Amino acid sequence: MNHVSARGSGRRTTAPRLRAALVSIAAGVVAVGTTVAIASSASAGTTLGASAAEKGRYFGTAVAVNKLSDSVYVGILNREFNMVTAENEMKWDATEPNQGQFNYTNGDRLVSHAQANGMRVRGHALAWHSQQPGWAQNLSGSTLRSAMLNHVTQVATHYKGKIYAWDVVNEAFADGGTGARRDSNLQRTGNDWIEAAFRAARAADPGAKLCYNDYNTDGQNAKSNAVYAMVQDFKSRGVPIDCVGFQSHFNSASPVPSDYQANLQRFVNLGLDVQITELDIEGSGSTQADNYSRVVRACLAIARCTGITVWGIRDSDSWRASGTPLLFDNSGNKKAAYTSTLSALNEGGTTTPPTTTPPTTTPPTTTPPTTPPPTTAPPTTPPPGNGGCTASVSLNSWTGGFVATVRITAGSAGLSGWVVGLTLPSGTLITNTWSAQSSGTSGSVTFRNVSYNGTVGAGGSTEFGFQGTGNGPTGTPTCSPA
Ligand code: 9MR
Repeated sequence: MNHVSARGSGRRTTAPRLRAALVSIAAGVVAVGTTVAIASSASAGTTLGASAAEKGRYFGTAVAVNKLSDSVYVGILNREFNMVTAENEMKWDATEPNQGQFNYTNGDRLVSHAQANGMRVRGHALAWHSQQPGWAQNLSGSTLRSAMLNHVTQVATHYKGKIYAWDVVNEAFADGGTGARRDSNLQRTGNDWIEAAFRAARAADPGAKLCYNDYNTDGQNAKSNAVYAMVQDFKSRGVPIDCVGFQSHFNSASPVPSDYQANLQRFVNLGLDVQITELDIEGSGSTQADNYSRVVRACLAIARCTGITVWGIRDSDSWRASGTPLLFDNSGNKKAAYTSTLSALNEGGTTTPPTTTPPTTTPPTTTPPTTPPPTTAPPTTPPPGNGGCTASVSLNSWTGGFVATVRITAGSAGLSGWVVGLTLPSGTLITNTWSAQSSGTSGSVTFRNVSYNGTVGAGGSTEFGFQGTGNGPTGTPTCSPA
Protein backbone atom coordinates (compact mmCIF):
# COMPACT_ATOMS: atom_id res chain seq x y z
CA MET A 1 0.00 0.00 0.00
CA ASN A 2 2.47 2.60 1.13
CA HIS A 3 5.57 3.05 -0.89
CA VAL A 4 8.30 3.00 1.68
CA SER A 5 10.79 5.69 0.94
CA ALA A 6 14.41 4.90 1.56
CA ARG A 7 15.04 8.60 2.15
CA GLY A 8 16.75 9.23 5.48
CA SER A 9 15.98 7.19 8.61
CA GLY A 10 18.43 4.36 7.96
CA ARG A 11 15.92 2.32 5.96
CA ARG A 12 18.36 2.08 3.09
CA THR A 13 20.36 -0.46 5.07
CA THR A 14 17.68 -2.21 7.10
CA ALA A 15 14.99 -2.62 4.47
CA PRO A 16 16.84 -5.09 2.23
CA ARG A 17 17.76 -7.18 5.28
CA LEU A 18 14.17 -7.14 6.47
CA ARG A 19 12.91 -8.00 3.04
CA ALA A 20 15.36 -10.85 2.73
CA ALA A 21 14.28 -12.21 6.10
CA LEU A 22 10.64 -11.99 5.16
CA VAL A 23 11.20 -13.65 1.84
CA SER A 24 12.85 -16.58 3.54
CA ILE A 25 10.13 -16.76 6.20
CA ALA A 26 7.45 -16.60 3.53
CA ALA A 27 9.24 -19.21 1.45
CA GLY A 28 9.35 -21.50 4.43
CA VAL A 29 5.69 -21.01 5.13
CA VAL A 30 4.45 -21.67 1.62
CA ALA A 31 4.60 -25.35 2.48
CA VAL A 32 2.05 -24.97 5.27
CA GLY A 33 -0.15 -22.63 3.27
CA THR A 34 -0.20 -19.51 5.48
CA THR A 35 1.83 -17.26 3.20
CA VAL A 36 -0.87 -14.63 3.09
CA ALA A 37 -1.04 -14.12 6.84
CA ILE A 38 2.71 -13.77 7.11
CA ALA A 39 3.01 -11.58 4.04
CA SER A 40 0.29 -9.24 5.25
CA SER A 41 2.17 -8.66 8.48
CA ALA A 42 5.36 -7.67 6.69
CA SER A 43 4.67 -3.97 7.18
CA ALA A 44 2.40 -4.32 10.23
CA GLY A 45 3.35 -2.22 13.15
CA THR A 46 5.83 -0.06 11.32
CA THR A 47 3.70 2.72 9.86
CA LEU A 48 0.38 4.33 10.71
CA GLY A 49 -1.23 3.32 7.42
CA ALA A 50 -0.07 -0.29 7.48
CA SER A 51 -1.05 -0.73 11.12
CA ALA A 52 -4.48 0.79 10.53
CA ALA A 53 -4.94 -1.44 7.48
CA GLU A 54 -4.23 -4.47 9.62
CA LYS A 55 -7.30 -3.47 11.60
CA GLY A 56 -9.41 -2.84 8.50
CA ARG A 57 -9.05 0.93 8.84
CA TYR A 58 -7.21 3.70 7.06
CA PHE A 59 -4.92 6.34 8.53
CA GLY A 60 -4.98 9.62 6.66
CA THR A 61 -3.78 13.18 6.74
CA ALA A 62 -4.80 16.53 5.37
CA VAL A 63 -2.44 17.55 2.59
CA ALA A 64 -1.58 21.03 1.36
CA VAL A 65 -0.80 20.50 -2.29
CA ASN A 66 1.84 23.25 -2.39
CA LYS A 67 3.91 21.16 0.02
CA LEU A 68 4.18 18.23 -2.38
CA SER A 69 7.50 19.69 -3.49
CA ASP A 70 8.88 19.47 0.08
CA SER A 71 10.83 16.20 0.20
CA VAL A 72 10.63 15.76 3.98
CA TYR A 73 6.86 16.30 3.86
CA VAL A 74 6.35 13.93 0.94
CA GLY A 75 8.65 11.33 2.47
CA ILE A 76 6.50 11.15 5.60
CA LEU A 77 3.28 11.32 3.60
CA ASN A 78 4.19 8.41 1.36
CA ARG A 79 5.62 6.31 4.16
CA GLU A 80 2.91 6.72 6.78
CA PHE A 81 -0.49 7.45 5.27
CA ASN A 82 -2.98 5.63 3.06
CA MET A 83 -5.75 8.24 2.87
CA VAL A 84 -5.50 11.93 2.05
CA THR A 85 -7.82 14.92 2.38
CA ALA A 86 -7.22 18.15 0.49
CA GLU A 87 -6.75 20.74 3.22
CA ASN A 88 -8.17 23.54 1.05
CA GLU A 89 -7.94 22.54 -2.61
CA MET A 90 -11.38 20.99 -3.10
CA LYS A 91 -13.35 23.71 -1.30
CA TRP A 92 -15.84 25.90 -3.12
CA ASP A 93 -13.57 28.96 -3.36
CA ALA A 94 -10.80 26.82 -4.85
CA THR A 95 -12.86 24.78 -7.30
CA GLU A 96 -15.33 27.38 -8.60
CA PRO A 97 -13.62 30.77 -8.23
CA ASN A 98 -16.00 32.30 -10.78
CA GLN A 99 -19.51 31.03 -11.22
CA GLY A 100 -19.57 28.19 -13.72
CA GLN A 101 -15.77 28.22 -14.16
CA PHE A 102 -14.26 25.24 -12.44
CA ASN A 103 -10.63 24.87 -11.49
CA TYR A 104 -9.54 21.38 -10.51
CA THR A 105 -5.80 21.84 -10.97
CA ASN A 106 -4.72 21.48 -7.36
CA GLY A 107 -7.37 18.95 -6.41
CA ASP A 108 -6.32 16.83 -9.38
CA ARG A 109 -2.69 17.04 -8.31
CA LEU A 110 -3.62 15.59 -4.95
CA VAL A 111 -5.70 12.81 -6.52
CA SER A 112 -2.83 11.93 -8.88
CA HIS A 113 -0.36 11.82 -6.02
CA ALA A 114 -2.70 9.61 -4.02
CA GLN A 115 -3.35 7.24 -6.89
CA ALA A 116 0.34 6.95 -7.71
CA ASN A 117 1.12 6.05 -4.10
CA GLY A 118 -1.67 3.67 -3.20
CA MET A 119 -3.66 6.13 -1.12
CA ARG A 120 -7.38 6.82 -1.19
CA VAL A 121 -8.96 10.28 -1.07
CA ARG A 122 -11.55 11.88 1.20
CA GLY A 123 -13.25 14.76 -0.57
CA HIS A 124 -13.58 17.94 1.49
CA ALA A 125 -15.99 19.80 1.29
CA LEU A 126 -18.84 20.29 -1.17
CA ALA A 127 -21.17 22.65 0.70
CA TRP A 128 -20.06 24.84 3.59
CA HIS A 129 -20.85 28.32 4.87
CA SER A 130 -17.15 29.14 4.93
CA GLN A 131 -14.55 29.46 2.16
CA GLN A 132 -17.22 30.29 -0.39
CA PRO A 133 -16.08 32.27 -3.41
CA GLY A 134 -17.12 35.92 -3.30
CA TRP A 135 -19.77 35.49 -5.95
CA ALA A 136 -21.53 32.80 -3.89
CA GLN A 137 -21.32 34.83 -0.70
CA ASN A 138 -23.32 37.49 -2.49
CA LEU A 139 -26.10 35.14 -3.60
CA SER A 140 -29.22 34.17 -1.70
CA GLY A 141 -32.48 32.28 -2.02
CA SER A 142 -33.17 30.03 -4.98
CA THR A 143 -30.27 31.49 -6.96
CA LEU A 144 -27.84 30.41 -4.25
CA ARG A 145 -29.61 27.05 -3.85
CA SER A 146 -29.21 26.31 -7.55
CA ALA A 147 -25.60 27.50 -7.57
CA MET A 148 -24.79 25.30 -4.58
CA LEU A 149 -26.44 22.25 -6.15
CA ASN A 150 -24.69 22.87 -9.43
CA HIS A 151 -21.41 23.12 -7.53
CA VAL A 152 -22.04 19.84 -5.71
CA THR A 153 -23.00 18.12 -8.95
CA GLN A 154 -20.08 19.44 -10.98
CA VAL A 155 -17.38 18.77 -8.42
CA ALA A 156 -18.67 15.34 -7.43
CA THR A 157 -19.00 14.46 -11.12
CA HIS A 158 -15.47 15.61 -11.88
CA TYR A 159 -14.08 13.38 -9.12
CA LYS A 160 -16.53 10.54 -9.73
CA GLY A 161 -15.00 7.17 -8.94
CA LYS A 162 -11.93 8.71 -7.28
CA ILE A 163 -13.30 9.63 -3.87
CA TYR A 164 -13.73 7.23 -0.96
CA ALA A 165 -15.98 9.61 0.97
CA TRP A 166 -17.17 13.17 0.49
CA ASP A 167 -17.81 15.67 3.25
CA VAL A 168 -20.97 16.73 1.46
CA VAL A 169 -21.97 19.27 4.07
CA ASN A 170 -19.59 20.74 6.60
CA GLU A 171 -20.30 22.50 9.91
CA ALA A 172 -24.00 23.27 9.45
CA PHE A 173 -24.92 23.36 13.14
CA ALA A 174 -24.49 26.20 15.61
CA ASP A 175 -22.24 26.02 18.64
CA GLY A 176 -23.68 26.45 22.10
CA GLY A 177 -26.65 24.82 23.70
CA THR A 178 -29.42 25.55 21.24
CA GLY A 179 -29.03 22.60 18.90
CA ALA A 180 -30.03 24.95 16.10
CA ARG A 181 -28.72 25.08 12.60
CA ARG A 182 -25.94 27.61 12.05
CA ASP A 183 -27.24 30.74 10.39
CA SER A 184 -25.70 31.11 6.93
CA ASN A 185 -26.66 32.10 3.43
CA LEU A 186 -27.12 28.39 2.67
CA GLN A 187 -29.34 27.83 5.72
CA ARG A 188 -31.45 30.80 4.68
CA THR A 189 -32.27 29.05 1.39
CA GLY A 190 -34.40 26.63 3.43
CA ASN A 191 -33.88 23.93 6.03
CA ASP A 192 -33.81 21.24 3.35
CA TRP A 193 -30.57 22.52 1.81
CA ILE A 194 -28.56 19.77 3.47
CA GLU A 195 -30.63 16.91 2.11
CA ALA A 196 -30.73 18.57 -1.30
CA ALA A 197 -26.93 18.63 -1.29
CA PHE A 198 -26.74 14.96 -0.31
CA ARG A 199 -29.17 13.96 -3.06
CA ALA A 200 -27.22 15.88 -5.67
CA ALA A 201 -23.97 14.29 -4.49
CA ARG A 202 -25.44 10.80 -4.65
CA ALA A 203 -26.77 11.42 -8.15
CA ALA A 204 -23.35 12.66 -9.28
CA ASP A 205 -21.16 9.97 -7.69
CA PRO A 206 -23.12 6.97 -6.50
CA GLY A 207 -19.87 5.21 -5.55
CA ALA A 208 -18.68 7.70 -2.93
CA LYS A 209 -19.67 7.49 0.70
CA LEU A 210 -21.50 10.67 1.66
CA CYS A 211 -20.67 12.18 5.05
CA TYR A 212 -21.89 15.00 7.24
CA ASN A 213 -18.84 16.54 8.96
CA ASP A 214 -18.64 18.82 12.01
CA TYR A 215 -16.62 19.87 15.08
CA ASN A 216 -17.61 20.06 18.76
CA THR A 217 -19.78 17.04 18.09
CA ASP A 218 -17.24 14.57 19.46
CA GLY A 219 -19.05 14.00 22.76
CA GLN A 220 -22.76 13.99 23.54
CA ASN A 221 -23.93 17.59 23.71
CA ALA A 222 -26.65 19.80 22.27
CA LYS A 223 -24.83 20.13 18.96
CA SER A 224 -24.15 16.42 18.47
CA ASN A 225 -27.71 15.65 19.60
CA ALA A 226 -28.97 17.92 16.83
CA VAL A 227 -26.74 16.22 14.24
CA TYR A 228 -27.92 12.86 15.56
CA ALA A 229 -31.57 13.89 15.12
CA MET A 230 -30.88 15.06 11.58
CA VAL A 231 -29.14 11.81 10.65
CA GLN A 232 -31.93 9.76 12.22
CA ASP A 233 -34.46 11.74 10.20
CA PHE A 234 -32.42 11.30 6.99
CA LYS A 235 -32.18 7.56 7.55
CA SER A 236 -35.92 7.28 8.21
CA ARG A 237 -36.79 9.21 5.03
CA GLY A 238 -34.19 7.62 2.77
CA VAL A 239 -32.06 10.73 2.31
CA PRO A 240 -28.71 9.33 1.12
CA ILE A 241 -26.14 9.56 3.93
CA ASP A 242 -23.45 6.98 4.67
CA CYS A 243 -21.22 8.45 7.32
CA VAL A 244 -20.67 11.14 9.92
CA GLY A 245 -17.28 12.78 10.28
CA PHE A 246 -16.08 13.91 13.70
CA GLN A 247 -13.40 16.53 13.21
CA SER A 248 -11.87 16.06 16.67
CA HIS A 249 -9.88 19.27 17.04
CA PHE A 250 -8.90 19.03 20.70
CA ASN A 251 -7.13 21.37 23.12
CA SER A 252 -7.28 22.14 26.83
CA ALA A 253 -10.51 24.07 26.42
CA SER A 254 -11.98 21.29 24.31
CA PRO A 255 -10.42 18.02 25.47
CA VAL A 256 -11.10 14.49 24.24
CA PRO A 257 -14.55 13.91 25.77
CA SER A 258 -15.00 11.05 28.23
CA ASP A 259 -17.95 9.77 26.21
CA TYR A 260 -16.17 9.98 22.85
CA GLN A 261 -16.53 6.28 22.07
CA ALA A 262 -20.14 6.15 23.27
CA ASN A 263 -21.00 9.12 21.11
CA LEU A 264 -19.45 7.58 17.98
CA GLN A 265 -21.22 4.32 18.77
CA ARG A 266 -24.68 5.90 18.96
CA PHE A 267 -24.22 7.29 15.45
CA VAL A 268 -23.07 3.89 14.18
CA ASN A 269 -26.22 2.44 15.74
CA LEU A 270 -28.23 4.56 13.32
CA GLY A 271 -26.79 2.39 10.55
CA LEU A 272 -23.87 4.34 9.12
CA ASP A 273 -20.10 4.64 9.32
CA VAL A 274 -18.21 7.13 11.43
CA GLN A 275 -14.80 8.59 10.68
CA ILE A 276 -12.41 10.80 12.62
CA THR A 277 -11.76 13.41 10.00
CA GLU A 278 -9.51 16.27 11.21
CA LEU A 279 -7.77 15.02 14.33
CA ASP A 280 -5.30 17.26 16.10
CA ILE A 281 -4.65 17.52 19.83
CA GLU A 282 -2.77 20.50 21.21
CA GLY A 283 -0.09 19.79 23.81
CA SER A 284 3.13 17.87 24.12
CA GLY A 285 4.84 14.90 25.72
CA SER A 286 3.01 12.09 27.44
CA THR A 287 -0.25 13.99 27.95
CA GLN A 288 -0.60 14.56 24.24
CA ALA A 289 0.54 11.00 23.55
CA ASP A 290 -2.07 9.56 25.92
CA ASN A 291 -4.81 11.61 24.31
CA TYR A 292 -3.90 10.36 20.85
CA SER A 293 -3.98 6.76 22.00
CA ARG A 294 -7.40 7.29 23.60
CA VAL A 295 -8.75 8.52 20.27
CA VAL A 296 -7.26 5.58 18.37
CA ARG A 297 -8.62 3.06 20.88
CA ALA A 298 -12.08 4.59 20.68
CA CYS A 299 -12.12 4.20 16.91
CA LEU A 300 -10.74 0.66 16.97
CA ALA A 301 -13.39 -0.34 19.49
CA ILE A 302 -16.12 0.52 17.01
CA ALA A 303 -16.46 -1.79 14.02
CA ARG A 304 -17.82 0.94 11.76
CA CYS A 305 -15.27 3.59 12.68
CA THR A 306 -13.58 3.18 9.33
CA GLY A 307 -10.56 5.43 9.72
CA ILE A 308 -8.71 8.33 11.27
CA THR A 309 -7.34 11.41 9.52
CA VAL A 310 -4.99 13.86 11.21
CA TRP A 311 -5.16 17.48 10.12
CA GLY A 312 -1.60 17.82 8.85
CA ILE A 313 1.75 16.09 9.11
CA ARG A 314 4.30 18.19 11.04
CA ASP A 315 3.39 20.67 13.77
CA SER A 316 4.54 23.42 11.45
CA ASP A 317 1.98 22.26 8.85
CA SER A 318 -0.91 22.72 11.28
CA TRP A 319 -3.52 25.47 11.11
CA ARG A 320 -2.79 25.66 14.86
CA ALA A 321 0.99 25.36 14.64
CA SER A 322 1.59 27.12 17.96
CA GLY A 323 -0.31 24.37 19.75
CA THR A 324 2.05 21.68 18.36
CA PRO A 325 -0.96 19.42 17.82
CA LEU A 326 0.35 16.84 15.34
CA LEU A 327 2.40 13.62 15.26
CA PHE A 328 5.68 14.92 13.76
CA ASP A 329 7.77 17.86 14.93
CA ASN A 330 8.76 20.73 12.69
CA SER A 331 11.75 18.77 11.38
CA GLY A 332 9.65 15.72 10.58
CA ASN A 333 10.78 13.63 13.57
CA LYS A 334 8.29 11.29 15.18
CA LYS A 335 6.90 12.66 18.45
CA ALA A 336 5.77 10.70 21.51
CA ALA A 337 2.27 11.15 20.13
CA TYR A 338 3.32 9.27 17.00
CA THR A 339 4.65 6.35 19.03
CA SER A 340 1.54 6.12 21.19
CA THR A 341 -0.70 6.32 18.13
CA LEU A 342 1.19 3.54 16.39
CA SER A 343 1.20 1.41 19.56
CA ALA A 344 -2.55 1.87 19.98
CA LEU A 345 -3.08 0.85 16.37
CA ASN A 346 -1.02 -2.27 16.97
CA GLU A 347 -2.66 -3.29 20.25
CA GLY A 348 -4.17 -6.76 20.22
CA GLY A 349 -1.95 -8.10 17.46
CA THR A 350 -1.27 -7.11 13.91
CA THR A 351 -2.49 -9.93 11.73
CA THR A 352 -5.97 -10.78 12.97
CA PRO A 353 -8.62 -8.09 13.00
CA PRO A 354 -11.16 -8.29 15.84
CA THR A 355 -14.23 -10.32 14.87
CA THR A 356 -16.43 -7.24 14.70
CA THR A 357 -13.94 -5.41 12.49
CA PRO A 358 -14.26 -5.24 8.73
CA PRO A 359 -11.75 -7.38 6.82
CA THR A 360 -8.09 -6.32 6.76
CA THR A 361 -7.68 -5.44 3.15
CA THR A 362 -11.23 -4.68 2.05
CA PRO A 363 -13.46 -1.79 3.05
CA PRO A 364 -16.55 -2.59 5.18
CA THR A 365 -19.22 -4.59 3.44
CA THR A 366 -21.39 -1.54 2.86
CA THR A 367 -18.55 0.41 1.25
CA PRO A 368 -19.37 1.53 -2.27
CA PRO A 369 -16.81 0.71 -4.96
CA THR A 370 -13.88 3.08 -5.37
CA THR A 371 -13.89 2.53 -9.10
CA PRO A 372 -16.62 4.13 -11.19
CA PRO A 373 -19.79 2.08 -11.42
CA PRO A 374 -20.33 0.42 -14.81
CA THR A 375 -22.06 2.58 -17.37
CA THR A 376 -24.12 -0.40 -18.40
CA ALA A 377 -25.95 -1.19 -15.15
CA PRO A 378 -28.58 -3.91 -15.31
CA PRO A 379 -31.87 -2.65 -16.73
CA THR A 380 -34.76 -2.01 -14.36
CA THR A 381 -37.31 -2.03 -17.17
CA PRO A 382 -37.57 -4.93 -19.59
CA PRO A 383 -35.75 -4.23 -22.85
CA PRO A 384 -37.95 -3.63 -25.88
CA GLY A 385 -38.11 -6.62 -28.21
CA ASN A 386 -36.94 -4.66 -31.25
CA GLY A 387 -34.00 -2.52 -32.18
CA GLY A 388 -35.30 0.49 -30.25
CA CYS A 389 -34.84 1.66 -26.70
CA THR A 390 -36.85 2.66 -23.66
CA ALA A 391 -36.17 5.35 -21.06
CA SER A 392 -37.35 5.82 -17.50
CA VAL A 393 -36.85 8.65 -15.03
CA SER A 394 -36.19 8.53 -11.31
CA LEU A 395 -36.53 11.77 -9.39
CA ASN A 396 -35.09 13.20 -6.21
CA SER A 397 -37.25 16.23 -5.52
CA TRP A 398 -37.38 18.87 -2.84
CA THR A 399 -39.28 22.11 -2.52
CA GLY A 400 -38.25 24.16 -5.51
CA GLY A 401 -35.92 21.74 -7.23
CA PHE A 402 -35.02 18.23 -8.32
CA VAL A 403 -32.37 15.92 -9.68
CA ALA A 404 -33.56 13.57 -12.43
CA THR A 405 -31.71 10.40 -13.39
CA VAL A 406 -32.76 8.94 -16.74
CA ARG A 407 -32.00 5.32 -17.60
CA ILE A 408 -31.93 4.23 -21.22
CA THR A 409 -32.30 0.55 -21.96
CA ALA A 410 -31.36 -0.78 -25.38
CA GLY A 411 -33.51 -3.26 -27.28
CA SER A 412 -32.31 -6.47 -28.88
CA ALA A 413 -30.25 -4.70 -31.53
CA GLY A 414 -28.26 -2.52 -29.15
CA LEU A 415 -27.60 1.19 -29.75
CA SER A 416 -24.88 3.24 -31.35
CA GLY A 417 -26.53 6.50 -30.25
CA TRP A 418 -29.78 7.62 -28.65
CA VAL A 419 -32.17 10.55 -28.28
CA VAL A 420 -34.50 10.91 -25.33
CA GLY A 421 -37.37 13.38 -25.31
CA LEU A 422 -39.42 14.64 -22.41
CA THR A 423 -41.59 17.57 -21.48
CA LEU A 424 -40.95 19.69 -18.43
CA PRO A 425 -43.83 21.23 -16.47
CA SER A 426 -44.33 24.91 -17.06
CA GLY A 427 -42.02 27.02 -14.90
CA THR A 428 -39.38 24.29 -14.63
CA LEU A 429 -35.88 25.18 -15.72
CA ILE A 430 -32.93 22.84 -16.23
CA THR A 431 -29.84 24.26 -14.55
CA ASN A 432 -27.37 21.50 -15.28
CA THR A 433 -27.14 18.32 -17.38
CA TRP A 434 -24.53 15.56 -17.22
CA SER A 435 -23.70 12.64 -19.51
CA ALA A 436 -26.02 14.02 -22.24
CA GLN A 437 -26.36 17.02 -24.53
CA SER A 438 -29.70 18.80 -24.04
CA SER A 439 -31.52 20.84 -26.67
CA GLY A 440 -32.83 23.42 -24.22
CA THR A 441 -33.71 24.17 -20.63
CA SER A 442 -37.54 24.31 -20.58
CA GLY A 443 -40.66 22.90 -22.23
CA SER A 444 -40.03 20.00 -24.61
CA VAL A 445 -36.39 19.01 -24.39
CA THR A 446 -34.37 16.34 -26.15
CA PHE A 447 -31.20 14.79 -24.79
CA ARG A 448 -28.60 13.14 -27.01
CA ASN A 449 -25.82 10.83 -25.93
CA VAL A 450 -22.32 12.20 -25.45
CA SER A 451 -19.22 10.55 -26.92
CA TYR A 452 -18.73 7.92 -24.26
CA ASN A 453 -22.26 6.62 -23.66
CA GLY A 454 -23.86 6.31 -27.11
CA THR A 455 -22.98 2.67 -27.57
CA VAL A 456 -25.16 0.37 -25.50
CA GLY A 457 -25.20 -3.39 -26.01
CA ALA A 458 -28.41 -5.33 -26.59
CA GLY A 459 -30.47 -5.23 -23.38
CA GLY A 460 -27.86 -3.02 -21.68
CA SER A 461 -28.42 0.35 -20.04
CA THR A 462 -26.80 3.71 -19.56
CA GLU A 463 -27.79 6.78 -17.57
CA PHE A 464 -27.71 10.54 -17.79
CA GLY A 465 -29.04 13.17 -15.46
CA PHE A 466 -30.11 16.71 -15.08
CA GLN A 467 -30.99 19.05 -12.32
CA GLY A 468 -33.45 21.88 -12.28
CA THR A 469 -35.56 24.37 -10.43
CA GLY A 470 -39.33 23.86 -10.17
CA ASN A 471 -40.94 20.44 -10.48
CA GLY A 472 -39.35 17.45 -12.15
CA PRO A 473 -40.73 15.87 -15.32
CA THR A 474 -43.75 13.55 -15.17
CA GLY A 475 -44.68 10.84 -17.65
CA THR A 476 -42.52 8.41 -19.60
CA PRO A 477 -39.80 9.86 -21.82
CA THR A 478 -39.51 8.81 -25.45
CA CYS A 479 -36.38 7.05 -26.64
CA SER A 480 -35.15 6.41 -30.13
CA PRO A 481 -31.89 5.18 -31.66
CA ALA A 482 -29.74 7.81 -33.34
O1 9MR B 1 -6.67 23.84 7.68
C1 9MR B 1 -7.45 24.73 6.92
C2 9MR B 1 -6.77 26.07 6.84
O2 9MR B 1 -5.61 25.98 6.03
C3 9MR B 1 -7.71 27.10 6.29
O3 9MR B 1 -7.10 28.38 6.35
C4 9MR B 1 -8.99 27.10 7.07
C5 9MR B 1 -9.95 28.12 6.52
O4 9MR B 1 -11.26 27.93 6.88
O5 9MR B 1 -9.58 25.81 7.01
C6 9MR B 1 -8.79 24.88 7.62
O6 9MR B 1 -9.43 23.62 7.64
C7 9MR B 1 -10.67 23.57 8.32
C8 9MR B 1 -11.51 22.50 7.68
O7 9MR B 1 -11.64 22.77 6.31
C9 9MR B 1 -12.88 22.40 8.31
N1 9MR B 1 -12.78 22.23 9.74
C10 9MR B 1 -11.95 23.16 10.41
C11 9MR B 1 -10.55 23.17 9.79
C12 9MR B 1 -9.63 24.02 10.59
O8 9MR B 1 -10.06 25.36 10.53
